[in-house]
Amino acid sequence: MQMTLRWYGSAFDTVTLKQIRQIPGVTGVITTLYDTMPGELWTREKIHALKEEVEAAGLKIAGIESVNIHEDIKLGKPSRDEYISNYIETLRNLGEEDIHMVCYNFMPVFDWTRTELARERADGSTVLAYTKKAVDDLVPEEMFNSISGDMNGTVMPGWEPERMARVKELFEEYKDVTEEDLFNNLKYFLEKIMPVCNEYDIKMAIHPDDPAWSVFGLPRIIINKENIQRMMKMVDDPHNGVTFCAGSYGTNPKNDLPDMIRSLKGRIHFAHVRNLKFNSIDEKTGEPLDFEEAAHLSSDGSFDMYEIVKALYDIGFDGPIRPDHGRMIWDEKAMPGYGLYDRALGATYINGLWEAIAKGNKK
Ligand SMILES: [Mn+2]
Repeated sequence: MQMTLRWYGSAFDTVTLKQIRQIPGVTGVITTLYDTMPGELWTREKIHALKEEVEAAGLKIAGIESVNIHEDIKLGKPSRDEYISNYIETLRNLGEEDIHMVCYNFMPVFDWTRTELARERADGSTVLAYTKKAVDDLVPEEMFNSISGDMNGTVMPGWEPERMARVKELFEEYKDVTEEDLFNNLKYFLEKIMPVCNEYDIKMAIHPDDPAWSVFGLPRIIINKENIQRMMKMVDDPHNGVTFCAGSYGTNPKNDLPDMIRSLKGRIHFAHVRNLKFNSIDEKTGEPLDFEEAAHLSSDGSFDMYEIVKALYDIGFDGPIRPDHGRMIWDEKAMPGYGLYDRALGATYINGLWEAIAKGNKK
């Protein structure tokens, strides 16, 4: 594996490349052209400039998170073909610049949903959190207003004001879109892009839906082992792969994370490793009523991080890996989840687990 950190670019991130370079064991960044809109073509010049900046700091671009998918592709509208052509051209430009891993998601309207961005924990750190009741009580259009005050002056991915301005309209468009439709639209997209992925050896890594269930009545498909296996089989090409995001699949306590990892051998191209703490689970349905993001350490949350990292090690995972959302600690002011300090602790912890597992295996 290659240890990386997500970085939003010098115009948007509070964390610098120099700081990232100083985290032991971190050799790459996962980045994006944060100011491009979904559907827009990424030019070779812009990609090249980004690459030069990262390499001048002694790091490598280990992959892109994300090249976002235009809603018309997810909706299967006739206009999708034009956006897919742009996507193919973007992949070609990335390939020409020697970038070989692209993370994306296929979630309608909202990239991810939390109801709090700064819940205070007992130690005074703050974390992102989710309460089912708050989502049930909320009108989707108000979701943006309810959290935008907590972004510490940053713009969070998936919650760009331009996107939120269209929320009402998008809900109308998704009214009759079923999960089957979404699977079909994803298949259509993947079949169109696989030739360029094969030509340039670009590994596509779909990010799961977060949380891993339907919110606000929108269809969601990348949520469990069964669906992800269906997706792997429907376009059976090693370049059609996944981002294994522990924190997203793990929102559903029924998802057995190490088992899912083992079932995806050869198809995991990128890993997000983070821990969650369940505070309340509905005993009848097994549905979580409240969870918050925790420190990466197993004992701070509900996941067994050793078993997660061991499963990745056992399947021979050799792609980029990154700590995921961190707590906000030590008075840092940054994009919620994306401060420097707790993610650096997370990277170091995951590296420690990996070293111990690797050396234990040799004995
Ligand atoms: Mn993730």
